[in-house]
Amino acid sequence: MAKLAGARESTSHAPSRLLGQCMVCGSGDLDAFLDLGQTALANRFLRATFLDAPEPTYPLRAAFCRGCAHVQLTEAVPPDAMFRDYLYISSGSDTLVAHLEDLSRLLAARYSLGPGELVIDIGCNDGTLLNSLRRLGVRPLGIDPAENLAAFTQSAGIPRYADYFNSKTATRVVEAWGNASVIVATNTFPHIQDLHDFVEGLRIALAPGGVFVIEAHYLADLLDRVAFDTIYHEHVSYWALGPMAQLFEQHGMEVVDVERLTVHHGQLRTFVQRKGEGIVQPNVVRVREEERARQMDRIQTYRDFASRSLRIRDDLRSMIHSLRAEGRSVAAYGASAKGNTLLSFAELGPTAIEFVVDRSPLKQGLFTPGTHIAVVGPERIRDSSPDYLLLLAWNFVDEILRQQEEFRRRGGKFIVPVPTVTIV
Ligand code: DWN
Ligand code: ZN
Repeated sequence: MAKLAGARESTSHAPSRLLGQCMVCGSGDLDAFLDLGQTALANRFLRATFLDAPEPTYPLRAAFCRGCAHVQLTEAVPPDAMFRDYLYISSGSDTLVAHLEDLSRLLAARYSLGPGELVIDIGCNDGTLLNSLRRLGVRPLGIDPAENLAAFTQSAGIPRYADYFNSKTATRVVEAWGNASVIVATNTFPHIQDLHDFVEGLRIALAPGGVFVIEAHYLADLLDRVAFDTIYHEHVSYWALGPMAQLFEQHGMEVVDVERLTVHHGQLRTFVQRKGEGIVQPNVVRVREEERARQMDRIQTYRDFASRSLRIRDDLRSMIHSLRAEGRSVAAYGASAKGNTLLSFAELGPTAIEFVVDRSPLKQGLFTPGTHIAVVGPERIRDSSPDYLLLLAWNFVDEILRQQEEFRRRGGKFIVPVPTVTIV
């Protein structure tokens, strides 16, 4: 089991960096459209002994680039404050484990990956995807700065380079392991702060004809589901295909295929190659046209999204405060990172939310960042029988409702916060 929490034992406050320019096109014409306030880091859960210590918080604002329509944060938190000691593990959801198994099969079949061919997973986390790839006979390598998660891949005998991926580390990786047929990054690309250097790293590490596969939450789904809670400091970018294609074009690469996925809260799976090495599929043109048709290149779209986000915050606050005033008990399910944006923005602390349940032993026994609600194991639902559970991991609603049949049979209700506050 991974060790707990180095960063949570420190009260040091590394300052954030103001992003005065678009990370994709360099334009200084950034229009901030949603201010989520001064917020603690979403995965920086606290030990009880640190509840009274000063907690670092950072501005959390999303902005639209009038130059290329990229959506990004206005401030970047130093990556070491977020990623060296990482609490989230991919194997925490059955849905996600099944999804990553499917992805490994797709990659092996689509690129006829044979034994000895190197596949790199950037942001490999606990090695869930790499384990599946290895079972299919390919040579896996994980790259991930999270020192506390290295034990997972180490015990599985999977090599891991414990650092960030960039042009410098790509050179070291190639010296040690050779070039990769496939490089994959699931839920990592939105975290990258120096995109241009990252893409240069890809050009160094990919074998000729090699492909980079990205899975990342998709801006169109974020808008549709009003998933403002997925905005937090780790996610410095919110990707649409248009700006992403523009980024790769600047480096002699191109998006050759794309598909939409339902996993998490709706994602985009993008296939990228060096220009001329792959055949661009009609999907790429179609998705870019859809983005233009739904005005994802207009600031008004994001202003409307911001209004809907504020409405959800207000509705949720008043629903929970009324329930508490009527004497009902309210707890929450899923100590997700996005849940911490929601709790902080709606100012819901331990007087409103009694506890948060999470299956992950890495989070149990800690307290939510900023709002200081205790995280406990799922057995607490049976022991305390809360009347309502606020679903903070609403992206796994089907999986969680299936598990919690007994709670619902006994009259318990879930509050689903987005796209509108609903009781189920
Ligand atoms: O991009 C990111 C996404 C993909 O993962 C990262 N930056 C961080 C993380 O975000 P998150 O924490 O919002 O992800 P999840 O997957 O929505 O988190 C769900 C939480 O709920 C986990 O702590 C696991 C927990 N859980 C549970 O207790 N019982 C999840 C399921 C499905 C369950 O049945
Ligand atoms: Zn731009």
